[in-house]
Amino acid sequence: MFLARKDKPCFLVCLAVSQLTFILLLYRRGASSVFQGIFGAYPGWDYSKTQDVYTNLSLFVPDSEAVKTQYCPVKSPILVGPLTISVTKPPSLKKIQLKNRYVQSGGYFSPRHCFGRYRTAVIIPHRNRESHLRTLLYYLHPFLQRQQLHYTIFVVHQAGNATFNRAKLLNVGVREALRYDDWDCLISHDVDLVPENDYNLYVCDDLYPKHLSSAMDKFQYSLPYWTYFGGVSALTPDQFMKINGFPNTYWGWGGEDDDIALRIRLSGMSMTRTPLNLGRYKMIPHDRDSGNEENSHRHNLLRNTRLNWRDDGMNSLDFHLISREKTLLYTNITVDIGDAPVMPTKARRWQFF
Ligand code: BGN
Repeated sequence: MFLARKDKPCFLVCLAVSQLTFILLLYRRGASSVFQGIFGAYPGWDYSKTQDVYTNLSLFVPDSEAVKTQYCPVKSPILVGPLTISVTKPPSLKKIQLKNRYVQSGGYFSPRHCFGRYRTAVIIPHRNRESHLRTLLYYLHPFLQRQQLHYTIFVVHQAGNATFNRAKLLNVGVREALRYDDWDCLISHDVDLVPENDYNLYVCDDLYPKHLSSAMDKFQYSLPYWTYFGGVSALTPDQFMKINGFPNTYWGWGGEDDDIALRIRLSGMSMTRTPLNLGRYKMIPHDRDSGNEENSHRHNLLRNTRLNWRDDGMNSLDFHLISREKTLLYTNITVDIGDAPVMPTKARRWQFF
């Protein structure tokens, strides 16, 4: 009795410390990776041993006699895992084209030996980042081909000098992409993020929106916070419409990804996430763009998401399409999405009164 009472405080402290450590691990590394770590459901990846991103693609030299009769396997047999990525010197468009001979006009590809099981549209919002785009295309095309996807890359280019609006460009990208094919999966992809492991499949989860870029080098390969949904994500067209698309009202940097995360919850869904040992991305280093300054209204907008999400999104999307052009490596959508509304700042209100 005496012993038990004496030991109790130590036991409670130990329990509290272990619980705290567990919660901290869950927060920093994500539930799936912690549970996989404990139960060993997935192999550990060794990122010190990487392979060239074009490995194995030569196995798929087209045979003019061959007739496609079957769907591609659920899991591609030629994935390699961790990839060698260097983001310092952007390759030329010519080099990317030569390396990707079977990519067709508009950045479209379909496996030659089998029917692609999944149809994926990759949508990249863009302005003034040509060198980043080249680096991404160099790595993304072989990455998607090895996954044996039927895919197209769409680049949505914001024309003019208005403040950048990532989420609205993505809405335009989805509306345009859906004119071309019956996509199973819509991937929103930042131009400066390069995936590091080809087992990170660009395929949607049937049930819930999926966050793919769960471990970026800029955040020391962990989540910056639990509800983070920025970078690269995958939604089926149904999931996308269920949240009324993305908000059109976030001009400049920040907050729109949090709004999307909130929409997912408000529409009754959860999000899934690529495990942290797979969802690794290298960010191409750069300074903050001019024309994409921090959005000072983002906190206020986020406070109102609950009220506004049903009216701000795909059902209120307006834009002026300037051109649709199929280049050799991607479909380029150039669009005028208008200008940020003039909103009173605190300083102005102060002057007014
Ligand atoms: C967050 C930003 C996200 C951004 C991440 C990572 C906001 C809203 C504040 C309430 N959110 O802070 O948009 O993706 O950082 O950089 O600023």
